[in-house]
Amino acid sequence: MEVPPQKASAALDADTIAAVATPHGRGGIGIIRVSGSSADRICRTVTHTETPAHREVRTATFHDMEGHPIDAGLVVFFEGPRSFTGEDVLELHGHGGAVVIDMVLAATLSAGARQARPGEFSERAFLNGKLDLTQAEAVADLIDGATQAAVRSAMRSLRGEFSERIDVLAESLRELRAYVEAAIDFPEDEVDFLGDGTVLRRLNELQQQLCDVADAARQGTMLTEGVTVVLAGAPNVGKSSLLNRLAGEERAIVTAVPGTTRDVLNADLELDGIPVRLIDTAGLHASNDPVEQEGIRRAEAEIAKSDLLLMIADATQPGSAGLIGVAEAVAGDEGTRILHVRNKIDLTSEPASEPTDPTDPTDATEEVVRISALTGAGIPALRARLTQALGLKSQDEGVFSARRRHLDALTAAAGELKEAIDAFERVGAGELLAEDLRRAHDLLGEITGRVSPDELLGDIFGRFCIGK
Ligand SMILES: Nc1nc2c(ncn2[C@@H]2O[C@H](COP(=O)(O)OP(=O)(O)OP(=O)(O)O)[C@@H](O)[C@H]2O)c(=O)[nH]1
Ligand SMILES: [Mg+2]
Repeated sequence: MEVPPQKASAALDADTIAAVATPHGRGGIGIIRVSGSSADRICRTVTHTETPAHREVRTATFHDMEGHPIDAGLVVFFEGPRSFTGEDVLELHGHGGAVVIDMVLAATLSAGARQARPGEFSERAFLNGKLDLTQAEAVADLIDGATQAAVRSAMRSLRGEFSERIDVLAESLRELRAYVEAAIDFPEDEVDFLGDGTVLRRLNELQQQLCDVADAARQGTMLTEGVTVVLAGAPNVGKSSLLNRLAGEERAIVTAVPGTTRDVLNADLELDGIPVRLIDTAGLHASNDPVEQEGIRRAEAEIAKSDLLLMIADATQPGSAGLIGVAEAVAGDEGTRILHVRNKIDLTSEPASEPTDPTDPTDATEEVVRISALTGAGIPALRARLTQALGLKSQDEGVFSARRRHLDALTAAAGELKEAIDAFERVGAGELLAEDLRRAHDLLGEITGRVSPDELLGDIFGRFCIGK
């Protein structure tokens, strides 16, 4: 998808940049990438031959500034604007040794390039209109993708699926703004114009579309950023045993002594393609021991940051104590979802929970999941309930990668629309409506980078790896 070039920005320097594009270390091949108007001259200086034609591959020897050969490999040249950055781009494919590749990079720097900042190639691609902002972010998310589903969704965003949905929304908003602003410009007709129900109907339609895209973006955020699930409960209920069971390895120490876990400990796993960080915590109970008190304080801090709280109870023990109520209150304040689990059912006559079919409405899900961390009974049901509680949909439904920043902008835009609808229903004034719509429109523009404050760009591209 070609996008129009972005506004000129201080972030776009006219100079030529270079960086190692392959990982640091030992490998068969190491690639140096150079972008900018001097790429052609640098190519001739380093290879002592003519620059290849656009997309042509040639063999060459790479030389340092004294003319000594350093390495031999392939040279590829992309003539701007038909390149990743939109500028002339040179790639030198040499041998992948840490020292030799640094020597080739040094040769390009001596020949007139400067070391690229992290993300600077992608930033130039964005500023030159080769990618929009969500696509540039998708490049980084593809590289960082922790699961196959995360990679596939990043690829969908890179191909522009997410941007397209935002563009469709932005276009509907733009049309509605034009309609409302036309009404304001002809005050004698304003009442008829705005009062015939069309505006309200379109506002409500837009609100619905915005919520649909926000829902999809929420899924994408989980894929890109992963989710955290905290295991909490009274001492000795089997939190660490459950962490080990779900992680499939003995990560945490388990003993019959209450108060075994004192610090926060985590394990990473995959749940239906979503990267999940499981966090084991110290047992919650009233304690005078300063170490335990600190452990409990940390447990509460983790709960506040988590996406889901698994409250574990011991099926052989009577009801929970006061501190567990505190944990639930912490979760409640932060809007963290809570799933209740009864563990150690192997010691009771309770049956283990069975996985329910989320598509079957008669298949009512129970409030509490009954499991045994020791025998593994009920664990498939727990995994299914976790997926459900996190609101994960099937990954086959074309989920695209997204980030918290996109979700925040969509939520804020939905807020502006809601305000617009409320105010319009109350007073029916065109001016207020136009202002709310303009703000919602700008928020959508920030997602794809049609409207992009410089500090936002610095923040986004600064997190990329060097050479991308
Ligand atoms: N029978 C049975 N024993 C269990 C089960 N889960 C855990 N246990 C036992 O319960 C004891 C405590 O288990 P842990 O996993 O250390 O419990 P915890 O909640 O992490 O305890 P603290 O870290 O001390 O708060 C150990 O002896 C486990 O073997 C279970 O499902 N069935
Ligand atoms: Mg423990």
